[in-house]
Amino acid sequence: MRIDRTFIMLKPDAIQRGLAGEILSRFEKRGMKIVAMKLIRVTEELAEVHYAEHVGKKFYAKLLSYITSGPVIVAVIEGLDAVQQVRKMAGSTLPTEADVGTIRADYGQELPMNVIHASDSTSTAAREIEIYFKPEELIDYELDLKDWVLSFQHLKD
Ligand code: FUP
Repeated sequence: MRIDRTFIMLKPDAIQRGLAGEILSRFEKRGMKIVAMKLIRVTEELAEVHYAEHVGKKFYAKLLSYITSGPVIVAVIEGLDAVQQVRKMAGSTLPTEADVGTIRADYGQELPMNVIHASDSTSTAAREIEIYFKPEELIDYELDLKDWVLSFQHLKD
């Protein structure tokens, strides 16, 4: 089993455009589990921590102003290879280069407004989950539909 957890953020444009439900629904429909979720406002201080690797780049100021421009939804998604799968579902950074059918291609056009953030590796996911959530905000529960999505236990080899 390669069940792992990843971090996503539905960025301010997703919330303002009423896309949050549709996007979350894509993960739900794949049978992925929402382990934590909240609506928050990203402060400049928080944005600086999240996007520390981009400090000094020429798009950084615009990125900061975008990400702090309105509320966002942050969530932790669990599933089979969730980091890689959710990243694929999000699509390439630049919406016009993302594959059609991915979230960024289907809903976005121009940077920095690319609708969603998804962690790019397991270690980044761990780091980002820790930035946005306290351990007790991650909820442990069984998803009753799992046996119709994951065949680990109830199907015989
Ligand atoms: P990603 O991992 O796909 O979110 O992409 P990056 O970490 O490279 O970039 C983080 C965010 O910076 C992007 F989501 C949008 C913004 N960005 C720009 O606005 N311009 C760029 O040229 C690159 C990134």
